[in-house]
Amino acid sequence: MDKNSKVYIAGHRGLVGSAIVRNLKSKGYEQLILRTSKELDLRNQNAVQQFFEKERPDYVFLAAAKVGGILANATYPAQFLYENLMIQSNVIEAAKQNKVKKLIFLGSTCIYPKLAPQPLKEEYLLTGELEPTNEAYAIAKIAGIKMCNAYNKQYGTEFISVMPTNLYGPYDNFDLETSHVLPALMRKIHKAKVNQDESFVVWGSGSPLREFLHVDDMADACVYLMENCNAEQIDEFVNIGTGKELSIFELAQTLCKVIGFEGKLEFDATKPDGTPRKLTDVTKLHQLGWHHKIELQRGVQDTYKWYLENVANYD
Ligand code: GFB
Repeated sequence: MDKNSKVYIAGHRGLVGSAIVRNLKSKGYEQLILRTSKELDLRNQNAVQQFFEKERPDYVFLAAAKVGGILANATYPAQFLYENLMIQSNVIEAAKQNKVKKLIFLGSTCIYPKLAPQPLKEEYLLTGELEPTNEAYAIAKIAGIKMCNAYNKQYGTEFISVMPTNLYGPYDNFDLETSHVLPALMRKIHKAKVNQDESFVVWGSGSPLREFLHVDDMADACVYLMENCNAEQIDEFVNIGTGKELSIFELAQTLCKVIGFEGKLEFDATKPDGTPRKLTDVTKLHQLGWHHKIELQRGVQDTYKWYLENVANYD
């Protein structure tokens, strides 16, 4: 990848897209193409075609998506299916038509069957029933993987798919209804501390196991794969994670320590647990030459600092 290449980051205001922009800038890439969703509605095929014809990007990071935590996924399945299918289909087809050299499509480990063996190897895709709370999102992301593979096979493109584990970090969504667990608990625990409450609420049983990757590591992995790997090496797709997991209960305890809250946890059993376990097998990622660098403790400390400076003051 030439430092003067034109690089389009779809979704540059989101958690992952903004981290990819920071990473690319730090490495000296200067010709970044960025559009807000107001400037370019990626669900609109004509608009996307015109944009690609005009800008002619060399490389594309497809980090734009309709995303959310367990409740948002379960509440808005139609939007998760429709918007994601539209965004990814429009961008992938326009990238092919306009001869993009390489594209990275971002998915999620929710593509795996609910009860797949652990850790999740790439080959377990489509070997069982999906987790119902995020089936719509998973179906859209599986379609994206298959679309990239089909385009590579039929048109000889270099479209790579990456499946990150649960991500967190600066510019995350801290809305309590639609966010993922880590930012939600960070905000709840911070508020409990400020209000001197005795407890805060954790959804579900606290027993599901999850793996968390700092978004700066995710961005670094994406840029590394873009710079160093081709579609043939990656094959169908590659997991991106740490290979380490903890329970939601343990996550809440870790957050309490970092934030400095000594109260109690209450469990809300009316909320879903979702998939019981979701741990990535990162053998392939390591073989490709990339390894995560930010451990959870440090990542949570950094994210809490960012939250205090950027969100808590306005809450
Ligand atoms: O992060 P999360 O919303 O998504 O929830 P998933 C993970 C676990 O944390 C679930 C529990 O067992 C939740 O019940 N949890 C506890 C909470 N307290 C809270 C809370 O205050 N807020 C939230 N949100 N959860 C998503 C998928 O699954 O993961 C997406 O729905 C995507 O499709 C994403 O794949 C990475 O890990 O269950």
